[in-house]
Amino acid sequence: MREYRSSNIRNVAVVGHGASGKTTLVDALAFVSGSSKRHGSIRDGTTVTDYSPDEIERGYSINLGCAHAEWMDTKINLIDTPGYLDFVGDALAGIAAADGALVVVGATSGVEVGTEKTFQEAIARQDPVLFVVSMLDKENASFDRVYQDIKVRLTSKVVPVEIPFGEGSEFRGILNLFSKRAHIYRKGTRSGEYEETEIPAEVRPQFDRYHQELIETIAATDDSLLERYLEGEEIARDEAIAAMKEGMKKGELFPLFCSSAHLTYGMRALLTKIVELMPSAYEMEELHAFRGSEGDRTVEIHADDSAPFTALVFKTHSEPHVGDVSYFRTFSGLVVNGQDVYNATRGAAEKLNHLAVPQGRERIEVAKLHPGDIGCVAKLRNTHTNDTLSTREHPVRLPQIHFPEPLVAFAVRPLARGDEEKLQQGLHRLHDEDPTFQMQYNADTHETIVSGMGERHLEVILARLLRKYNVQAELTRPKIAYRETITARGDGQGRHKKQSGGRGQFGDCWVRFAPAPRGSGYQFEDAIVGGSIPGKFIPAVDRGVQEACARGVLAGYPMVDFIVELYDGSFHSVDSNEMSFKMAGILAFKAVAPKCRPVLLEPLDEIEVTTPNSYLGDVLGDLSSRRGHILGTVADDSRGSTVRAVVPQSEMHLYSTQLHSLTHGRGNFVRRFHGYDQMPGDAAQRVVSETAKEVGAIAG
Ligand SMILES: Nc1nc2c(ncn2[C@@H]2O[C@H](COP(=O)(O)OP(=O)(O)OP(=O)(O)O)[C@@H](O)[C@H]2O)c(=O)[nH]1
Ligand SMILES: [Mg+2]
Repeated sequence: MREYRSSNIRNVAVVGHGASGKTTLVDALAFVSGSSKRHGSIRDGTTVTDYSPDEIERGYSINLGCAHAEWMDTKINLIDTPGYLDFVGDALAGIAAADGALVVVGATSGVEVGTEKTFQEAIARQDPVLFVVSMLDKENASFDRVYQDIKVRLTSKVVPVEIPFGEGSEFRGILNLFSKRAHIYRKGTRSGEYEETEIPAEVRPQFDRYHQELIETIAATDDSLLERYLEGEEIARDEAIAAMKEGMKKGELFPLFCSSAHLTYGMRALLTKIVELMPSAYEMEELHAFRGSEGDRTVEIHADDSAPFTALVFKTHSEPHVGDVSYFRTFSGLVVNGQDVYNATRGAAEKLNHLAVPQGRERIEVAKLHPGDIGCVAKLRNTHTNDTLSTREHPVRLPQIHFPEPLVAFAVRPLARGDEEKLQQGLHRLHDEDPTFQMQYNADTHETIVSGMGERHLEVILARLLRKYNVQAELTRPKIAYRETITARGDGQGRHKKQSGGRGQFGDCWVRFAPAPRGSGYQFEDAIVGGSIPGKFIPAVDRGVQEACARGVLAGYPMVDFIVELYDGSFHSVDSNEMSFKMAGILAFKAVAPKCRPVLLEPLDEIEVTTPNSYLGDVLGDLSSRRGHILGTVADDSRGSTVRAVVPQSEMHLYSTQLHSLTHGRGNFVRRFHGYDQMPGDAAQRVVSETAKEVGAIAG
């Protein structure tokens, strides 16, 4: 592997909707450049970046994958990202690690939700974006349709720099609007060889129209160019490229390319244009002004060999027989093989043994890396995704990748008894690999809850758990942490008396229960006068009531939000002790609580749903069928509408799946815990009778 300096490195995230052809494109680019020895395919499971067994088996990307293509003395790092929204975490990490995005749009499918989301993300980061129409060899491919689609749905600033010559089975070549030459591919070429010719006469009118559009668009980005253009002067290729690159950096221009990765058509031109149009890490600084923090100081990060080393770990992937491999993007400073570095995020020393650059699963060892490059190392001891590697002298922390919160949750349990510990360990490791996968123990329901971006995501997690940690587990609907409370006042006695042989037991108390405001929990008031219960036994009554109310009277859920007033009682000078008064407290709870009109409380989430306006009615209808209470709807013409609602947790299971299907993938939501409220009678009755059934089943 040659050494590449910062100005000769390009980092490109390849993004787009699921199955738009990203992985195949990355494979073809690496192959045609000569950096990868084989032209792989999804069908055979031989692509450079979909190498993990779960990807090969399923035929789609799950993890981001790094490849590189060496072209024109430049190293193009290509980060292939998964298109399915369940794995959006890796797409975001890929975009964060790169300096620009290549948005792939299928020639038959056009712009889809995943195209929109990844394009918006790249734009939000002010990254230059290049569009590629993929699969132009497919039946019903239409370049014009995709172009219009991008124009209408993504940005009016898209402009073709190439157009296809023929489409579908007739796809024979690509017309280059910059060089005004045609590339006619040799039938059966495996690495994109072509004949360069004049523009064929039959497509001349179409070509001229597109050419005119390109030149006008480029001229419009710069006043002096525009003037010269209007005076009839020809704009030279280099000038046009330079103007386009500037336009891309400012987000004013988005070039559109043609390709068929299967046939390797368009790969050479695309490689050349990535080198010419995408900024190097060095050039990105003026756009991104990278900063990090050293202690509480903000420091500037420069892609400079002599600056202190900083790098962000954007992916951790555990590989069989190797362990965790950390993928990092260096931002400043030269780094050499075997270097001691410092993980400032965790305060841990690490050593970069076998420093390498990734080509899919392969790791090619290198002596050093210049800033802006992408590297990987195996077996770091205490480094996870989103950590910054730097030096002990300058312990810098770079801004972290913002991963989305999980959207679906399930309870998980091992199928085999005794696997609990292995399950916990495996899940922890999987979380370290994938920040969008989370787990926690719910002490209320005694369940381990796993959450992720979608059902497909959690299925993949279970498959990995089995393959890597040999634990078979199943997912179930999580239990809901209901509570109970009272709605009326009541009072009564708890009297514990036992006389069996030797010393007896005696405790007697009178209590009043009163409802308390939501969220106030349990309160105990001592209103004993005249010492009817000695002070030293009073805390025991309190403990007894608390112990009993941990299992309420309706369906065994903890009782909350009530006040217990201990106002009278009696004692025995010999037989009374703490234990007896605790028992009296328990009995008092059991006697009084049922008289106070107990009800079930259910946990509620507050959610904020965003949806295109056209699906608003469906979203609102669905929320009300979930017993949702709409707090407000804000309509925003451009982005759609936002609905705020409070919805019972028991009705929220798999909401994201339903929302996606209602809104064709365009709806989003965030949720947070809102609080508890009384459950309506019929719904509560169902919970009570289900609990009774469960208890019956256990008892039976
Ligand atoms: N005809 C044709 N099919 C293609 C081409 N490129 C990809 N495909 C097929 O389209 C399907 C999806 O291709 P992938 O490369 O896996 O697409 P992807 O965008 O990486 O998909 P995700 O990883 O799921 O987001 C596969 O069956 C490919 O074989 C192409 O140029 N021509
Ligand atoms: Mg893929």
